[in-house]
Amino acid sequence: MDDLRDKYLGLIAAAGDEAVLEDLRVQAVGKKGEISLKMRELGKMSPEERQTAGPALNALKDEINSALSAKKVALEDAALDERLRGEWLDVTLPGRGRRMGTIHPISQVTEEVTAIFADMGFSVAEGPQIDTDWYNFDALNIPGHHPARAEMDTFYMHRAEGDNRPPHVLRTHTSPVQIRTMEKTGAPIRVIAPGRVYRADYDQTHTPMFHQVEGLAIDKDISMANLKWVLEEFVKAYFEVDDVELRFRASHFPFTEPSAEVDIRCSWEGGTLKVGEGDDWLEILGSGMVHPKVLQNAGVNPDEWQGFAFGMGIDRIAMLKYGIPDLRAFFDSDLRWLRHYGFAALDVPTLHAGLS
Ligand code: 2NM
Repeated sequence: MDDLRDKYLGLIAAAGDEAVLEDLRVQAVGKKGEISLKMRELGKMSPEERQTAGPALNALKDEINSALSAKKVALEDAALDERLRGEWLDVTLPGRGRRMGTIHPISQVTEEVTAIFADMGFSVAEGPQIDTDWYNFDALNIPGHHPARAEMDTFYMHRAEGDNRPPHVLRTHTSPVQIRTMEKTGAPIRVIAPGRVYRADYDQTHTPMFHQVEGLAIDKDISMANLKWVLEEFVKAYFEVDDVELRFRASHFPFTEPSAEVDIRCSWEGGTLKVGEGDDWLEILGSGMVHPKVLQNAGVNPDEWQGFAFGMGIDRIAMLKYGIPDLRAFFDSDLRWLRHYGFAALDVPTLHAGLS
């Protein structure tokens, strides 16, 4: 028995992997293993012999089983250590410089404008790009015969003969979103509506699809003074200057009364725009007090509420701020242009970290 113990404990200690260990287990304590065969011989022994051999064999079997288990754990630990040594990874290494796309200037400017107005309590409203002529025109006090309908060079959706649904158009401004917002939430309101708009016009300074942002604030006691403050704050934040001067010029829109076009003082020294100084004026937006008929059409009582609204071209203010000379390049999808004028994907504009 001592020979058996020495043999197997020696072999177990020397086993190099789990397969060898398993073979040893079968050889030693398996059903037909050496210990089991010895146990079978107990039957042929005298009762006295059996009394000492039986417990001794059982003890040997236990001892070998313990040695097998201990060695199995040791082999598993060694295998894990080996794997961890081979698979280590330095997570502090810099990433591989994979090329990412850039943020289009129009997306960048939309985010900047949104951040500025969000800071003044405006949320973002969205709506359909295809809408009925009611939401795009009639609700905004632009009747069927009004020249604005022709001026706006509207894209009408095709209608099959006998289709009696109201005509649908590609929205010519984001005002239908403002009407839908007034209908849905009622007053008071502070929203901006940025998005794509469409007009059948194509030349140096016009593309058939462009981007607009409109603002709407409705409350009790809202006046042009509030409009002026909001626009001044916007222009200062957007052009990242401490002082601006705005000029309101009387104008006319069917949906506002009174109406004003807004210019900002600027200079064009050396071909670059400087906002807030100089002797030139730059027109950047249209605005006014929302016409009572428009409030009425949208289910807001004009005897109780009034508000201001304004609209401006995102593409245009993007060109001004980032010195982009050609409007049409916005929509060419030219990779070289996008790499030049695009913005890093992870630089999200915020008021605290800087807009641009
Ligand atoms: C402009 C100029 C003036 C405008 C009006 C409205 C609405 F829906 F509330 F009546 N939204 N935006 C507006 C007013 C837009 O764009 C040059």
